Amino acid sequence: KYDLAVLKQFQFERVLNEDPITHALTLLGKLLVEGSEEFVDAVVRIEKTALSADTAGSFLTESLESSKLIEGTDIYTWMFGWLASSPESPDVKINIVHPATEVHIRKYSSQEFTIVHETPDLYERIVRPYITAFPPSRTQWVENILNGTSETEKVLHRDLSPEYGYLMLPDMKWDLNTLSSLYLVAIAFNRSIRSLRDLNKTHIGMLKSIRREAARVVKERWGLDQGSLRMFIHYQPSYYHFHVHIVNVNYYGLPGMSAGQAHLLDDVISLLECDPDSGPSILQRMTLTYALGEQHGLYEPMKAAQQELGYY
Ligand code: M7G
Repeated sequence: KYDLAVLKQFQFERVLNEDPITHALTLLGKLLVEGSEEFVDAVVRIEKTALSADTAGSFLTESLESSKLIEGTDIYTWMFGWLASSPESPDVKINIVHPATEVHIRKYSSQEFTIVHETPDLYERIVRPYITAFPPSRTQWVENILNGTSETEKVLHRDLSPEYGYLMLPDMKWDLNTLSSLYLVAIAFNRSIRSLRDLNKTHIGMLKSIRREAARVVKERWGLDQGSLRMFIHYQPSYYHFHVHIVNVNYYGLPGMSAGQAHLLDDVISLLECDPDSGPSILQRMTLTYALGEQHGLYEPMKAAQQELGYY
């Protein structure tokens, strides 16, 4: 439903973030709501696409349309280049959140981070109420995938068990083309697992199945060998419906891979395997330490609680 005509009417307000590393700009503005005259908040992230190794051989001879010398000395030269437009290799990937909520705008804004320590007690007092306060509409996109109303043809693997099943499909972050930035997501059917904190020994089978099937799918579809994937679980995630990130191991340096936020699937499985057969799981008993951005809804209450506990 979004096309060039819709994007052309974008009413720019401000830049939320600019990232020279990922060559991305995130803008806040307004876009027209379909079927109405109303313009509402939209977060638009524009990212330059990766150069493809598939066309590398003809890059200089065919893709390059013009060039300009910047400087040259001895054996070194640097120049600017302009690419010919080509239907197979788009220049940018555009992600749109519209209508964007206040939480989205804050999430995509550049911000300072601070480390917090979340004890089981702080989880109960601060984080659990924060999670349960999210309206179900926040994860409507997940429900649409699970009930087959969106992205159906993209599903790579299905296990339909309501308690331990999941769907695996390409993540919105992936351009579906560039193997070096392959990014899939496995989404659990079980809606009671809101986050890493809710995992226990009974989920080991599901986690191992995700690990196994992800390796199988990327081998069969894209010829990637064992050891090609980094699989992890975010804490805190943006969406409190359990899912696992499945990423090409050579694609590193994304903010969502920072120590503290990304917990390796293998480590989580191993931790649960070390657990006794009964009682609260290790993930419910441990203190989880992570960085929170100052725009995050948990930032203020968690920061205040750190002082109380003597962490700062
Ligand atoms: P997260 O750890 O909750 O938050 O991961 P993050 O966005 O801060 O990483 C949710 C994952 O789901 C992210 O990798 C998103 O790119 C991905 N994602 C979000 N949405 C809204 C969609 C969607 O509609 N479709 C697909 N395929 N992936 C999505």
